[in-house]
Amino acid sequence: MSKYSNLQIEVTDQIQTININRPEKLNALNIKTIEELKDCIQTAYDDGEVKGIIITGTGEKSFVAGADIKEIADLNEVNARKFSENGQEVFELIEKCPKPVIAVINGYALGGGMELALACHLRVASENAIMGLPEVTLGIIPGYGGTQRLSQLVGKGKAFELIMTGEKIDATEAFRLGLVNYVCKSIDLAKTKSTDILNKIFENAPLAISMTIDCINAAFLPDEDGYLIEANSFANCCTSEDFHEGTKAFLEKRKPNFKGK
Ligand code: CO8
Repeated sequence: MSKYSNLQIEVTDQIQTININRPEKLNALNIKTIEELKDCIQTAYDDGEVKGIIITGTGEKSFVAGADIKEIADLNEVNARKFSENGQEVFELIEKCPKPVIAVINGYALGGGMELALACHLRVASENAIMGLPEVTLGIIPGYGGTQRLSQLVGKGKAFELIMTGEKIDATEAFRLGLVNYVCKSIDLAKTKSTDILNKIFENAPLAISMTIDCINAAFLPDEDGYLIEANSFANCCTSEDFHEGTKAFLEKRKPNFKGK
């Protein structure tokens, strides 16, 4: 029996698929789901059986239709700040995960749902994806990192437009804006595409992948010196067994056998 009530987890060939599982509420993120997501991602950090993660929503209609509006309706200033900071912390765990995380966007990715997708390293959408940050239509703003990550991905001007209008966009427009990496004809094809991308990543040295994640994240953190982090990470890679294996394999004209050490 699963330890989670709002997540359904499968692990196949070292890929953990996390299904947000409240289809009757279009997979809206309530507090319990956020807590479970935190536990699940934290566990995956150190799980030797998991090399990459796919996050998606149960069903064909919705990835995640936002934070649970029923829960946020009664927030006051104090618990609203806590609510926002807690969600930000969980989404940061996803962004900083040392293993690649891909969002498979199957339908609605709105508000906190789009913010969840933005925290993942890559996004693959099915043709029925509808994305947007409609928070202003409810009298609030994105509170799970959306103002920051959307600006990083699509630029300041488009972020202003999408957040201030609350407009929802389809998969084609999301692709045109660089909001999603790929659009696939069906949800199954989006899952297959994501699995293919992860398998391609798995061919490479795990330490180099986790350091790539750190360095690219650092490019968007004003208090970090990204070039310094890059140089340090590069030096660290050069102390790894995988570095010696990778260069040796090239010279011996064979495929490398990386161990993640
Ligand atoms: N929260 C709670 N319940 C929801 C949500 C949601 N975000 N979205 C859908 N549901 C529920 C509906 O209430 C309905 O439940 P019931 O059957 O019990 O009435 C069920 O899911 C099915 O939904 P609909 O009947 O509305 O389905 P439709 O196909 O007619 O419409 C839509 C689909 C267009 C997606 C519509 O459901 C909708 O507009 N949903 C809300 C989208 C939205 O505004 N999302 C943003 C929420 S705010 C947010 O995410 C803030 C994040 C940052 C928080 C930071 C902390 C402060």
